[in-house]
Amino acid sequence: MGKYQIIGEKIPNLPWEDRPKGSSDIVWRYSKNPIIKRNHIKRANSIFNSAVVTFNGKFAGVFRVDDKARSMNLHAGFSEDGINWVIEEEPINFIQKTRDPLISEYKYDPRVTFIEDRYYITWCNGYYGPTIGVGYTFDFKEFYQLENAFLPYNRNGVLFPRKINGKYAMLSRPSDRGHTPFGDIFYSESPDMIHWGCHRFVMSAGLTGWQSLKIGAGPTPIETSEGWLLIYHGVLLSCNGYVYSFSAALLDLEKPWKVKYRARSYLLSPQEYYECVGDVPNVAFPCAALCDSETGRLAIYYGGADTVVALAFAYVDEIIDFLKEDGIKYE
Ligand code: BMA
Repeated sequence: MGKYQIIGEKIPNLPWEDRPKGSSDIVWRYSKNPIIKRNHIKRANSIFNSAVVTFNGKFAGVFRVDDKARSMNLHAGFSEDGINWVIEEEPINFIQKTRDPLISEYKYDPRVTFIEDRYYITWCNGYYGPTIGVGYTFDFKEFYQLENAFLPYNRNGVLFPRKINGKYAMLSRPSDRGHTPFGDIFYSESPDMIHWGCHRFVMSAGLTGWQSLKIGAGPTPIETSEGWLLIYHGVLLSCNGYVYSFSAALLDLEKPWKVKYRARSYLLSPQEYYECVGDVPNVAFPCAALCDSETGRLAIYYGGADTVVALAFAYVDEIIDFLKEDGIKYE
């Protein structure tokens, strides 16, 4: 048992590597990064910003694969250990459960969240511009697509892992059609996964340098006794373009639009070669985190330079203490 209680599954086979000797980093990288290289499957130009979950005692995931035509799509993948992945050559063919056929010009940046009896997938869906696509699967073989959650333009739709006050709950980041030089995080709720409303402002870009231009929710929030632990990315505009780092915040359990603590400093910023060099330099973009509630160990999956998938580790307790020490406290 750690210092703080974590509400969630036990993952005895969580991928893990101890913090390197001599390091005081709260989030440290896997020594064999990247775990998925850009050419992991034949058709791929790049594989990054991808989401993994536990599945039947092993692991499954939804991967962002940009192919050699530079089309962006989602592929299913499976792993025994969370590190070595077999990714399907063919993109996921969603069976639409929408009122009528819905165009989807592209799909990228998936998140996967288990709620009640199934794995929900949210992603950035091309419907006259980017918006939040929603789907689900029971088995990572057949996938169903629901209505888009929001009007264009929106990115970074991230579901909470349980209903809050009887409603499904999602964070998202309204945007524009382009590379969006702004971005704040909002909260929305839904009785049925189709109609979303009661939108609430959560937090805005700014505060400190690494998150000064825009921010967006990363992995599915983790429920703890101290609040929802949200890992989120922040963007800084340098003379050479955008720099994507990530850090954390704690949100109120019953009113998650209320921020309790928010980091001043990043936890991981692009510094290693595979984060700095690739199709889009200087990007560390987290889309998933596996958490073992027994040990408080966290395995964070993030995209490196819009090219590869990398892995990092941390203890939930240490991130919460970091927020309490380094972060800003809100009443
Ligand atoms: C965002 C998304 C992400 C990407 C990032 C950096 O707008 O496209 O998928 O990682 O830009 O290019």
